[in-house]
Amino acid sequence: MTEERKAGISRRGLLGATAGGAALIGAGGARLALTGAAAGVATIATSSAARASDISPGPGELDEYYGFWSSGQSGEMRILGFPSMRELMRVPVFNRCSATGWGQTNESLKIMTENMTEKTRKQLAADGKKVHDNGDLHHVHMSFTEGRYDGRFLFMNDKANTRVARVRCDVMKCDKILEIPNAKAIHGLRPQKWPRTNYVFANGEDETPMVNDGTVLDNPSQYVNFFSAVNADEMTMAWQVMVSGNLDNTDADYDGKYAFSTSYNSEMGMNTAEMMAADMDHVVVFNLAEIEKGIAAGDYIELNGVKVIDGRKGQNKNYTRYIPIPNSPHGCNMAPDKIHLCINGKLSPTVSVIDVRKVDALFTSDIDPRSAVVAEPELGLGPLHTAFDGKGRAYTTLFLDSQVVVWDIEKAVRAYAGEAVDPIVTKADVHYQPGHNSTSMGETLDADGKWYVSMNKFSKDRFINVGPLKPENEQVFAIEGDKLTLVHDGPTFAEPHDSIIVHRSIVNPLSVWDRNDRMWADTRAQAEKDGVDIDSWADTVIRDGNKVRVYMSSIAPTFSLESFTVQEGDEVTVIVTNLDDIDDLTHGFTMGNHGAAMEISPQATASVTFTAANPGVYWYYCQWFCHALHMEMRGRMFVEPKA
Ligand code: RUQ
Ligand code: CUA
Repeated sequence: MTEERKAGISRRGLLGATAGGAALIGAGGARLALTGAAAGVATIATSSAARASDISPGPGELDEYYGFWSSGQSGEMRILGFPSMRELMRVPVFNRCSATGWGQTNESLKIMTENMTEKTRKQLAADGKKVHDNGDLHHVHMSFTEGRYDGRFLFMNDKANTRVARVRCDVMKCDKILEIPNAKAIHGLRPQKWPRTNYVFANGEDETPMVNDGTVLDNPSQYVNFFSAVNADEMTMAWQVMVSGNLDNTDADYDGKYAFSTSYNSEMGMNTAEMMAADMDHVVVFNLAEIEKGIAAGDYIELNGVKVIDGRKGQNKNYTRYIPIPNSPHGCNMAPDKIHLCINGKLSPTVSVIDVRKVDALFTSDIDPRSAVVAEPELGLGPLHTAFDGKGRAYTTLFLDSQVVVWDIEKAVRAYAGEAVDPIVTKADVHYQPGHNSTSMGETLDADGKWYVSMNKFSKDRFINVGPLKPENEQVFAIEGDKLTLVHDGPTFAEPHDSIIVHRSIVNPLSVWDRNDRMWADTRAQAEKDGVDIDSWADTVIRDGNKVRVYMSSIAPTFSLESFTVQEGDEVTVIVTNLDDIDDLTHGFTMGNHGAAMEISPQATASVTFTAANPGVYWYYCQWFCHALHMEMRGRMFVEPKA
């Protein structure tokens, strides 16, 4: 170990108790102080010898896995090559993207606005906007068929504006965004694993009055929270369950029977002290068959167009169960052994393990709900999320300890039953304060136990200083038996929230768009009305009152129109079809000084609308480097003064 690394690790020791630590200790109070001894069991197994070059593929070599990364408050999805951790693509979802025109093109605006509530429309209109252009994208998960990734879709949440989005894996573009009615702040999100992803489960984190129209304000006793099931094929609301307490993270079983959500605020407290009051919070168990039966039998209320079942504590015997869990559980992770669900303690140094085979009895008898808990190992401070290797081991992030703890699930079960056995296999330092973690294929039946990635919330002193706002840090470890070997350590922009690591054999995107893609179906319909064939060379300008539609084609290095003319004040829509059909030959369209720009990938059509407010000559150009004569790929818009 180099002197520098030794210094780094000892610094970590000090830092572990500062920044993030201080925040949670402040909140957790004596509870954490009491359990501080748990840190003593640490055995540091990080190899210092390995370097990132060990996993850097040679020139032109491809990664074995796709990493699908959320970006937290950046609002986009990112695609990484894994394990090299090379960032390959940013897929805009909830955010406005300058490069691609996402949030500005008519095609993306349709997706962003079509499933919006009336309240949001009103809110946006009041601000003179069409869409929310921020999002808080925490969790990305792929669609499943029989417990395995099926390479069709990726689903993701937006906590900021209460939305769920879907990305098509064939083109790696978002095709649906659904605003969830009634609920507030969609946080935990997971697709159904079995028999396939018919539902996407989405947790509402913040509780509000059931009818949130201002008649109830500061009266938390009237607040409720909602668990939502989204129809994954249609991206419409299937049903909701009204619950007690807020909902944090969620996961589904491998039998298609249950979904589970953690709640860190069963008290429905409105401030930190109130939220921490109870010793025990809970996991809510949702009985899917019973809920579907209840909906079919009409046992629901309709709220803003959604069928809502009452699954609040003590209200109903069939739809939900509340399993008590030590204060403020966070991560909710189903093991690929199909049996063990790990509930991460956060403020408790424990992970509570629920045996999903014991959950049936909670619905058929009056048995103590805690009877489904079969292990509760004390692992260290601040357990947030758990990943799995498919070989019976669990990998839990310890936020406060800045470590990952590797533990044996079966041994934890035996220890809970009274046997003198230590479930902890090893611990490794991470830098610093990990939140989520992932293992390769770890949330599926194909968990392969090869790689572990730690997504760390703080980089502190790890990189040269870039000012008060620091990057965050991600570390990749190779899993070899009992050993974790650090192979990558690198910064990331906000926020390495969560990720999944998917073998590349499962994902096979197109290189060139299908001309008949539904992404531009509306544009195609309009072109047909205008008598324009957008599948071949088009250079037509259509006037429709003060609306002007400019149809163009692009073949490197020219646009079909060298110029076009509009009148001052016209609403101009430029529709560009990229007729090039070669891999990686993307064009762009930027209208100078009009804030309008978009990407047009091979064989795609895209359109953008703006107002020509000022008479004069304006150049448009292709902003995507496409040819030796790329600079020459430009033309003029003449805006004639109003007569
Ligand atoms: S939750 S850091 Cu938003 Cu994914 Cu645990
Ligand atoms: Cu076309 Cu640059």
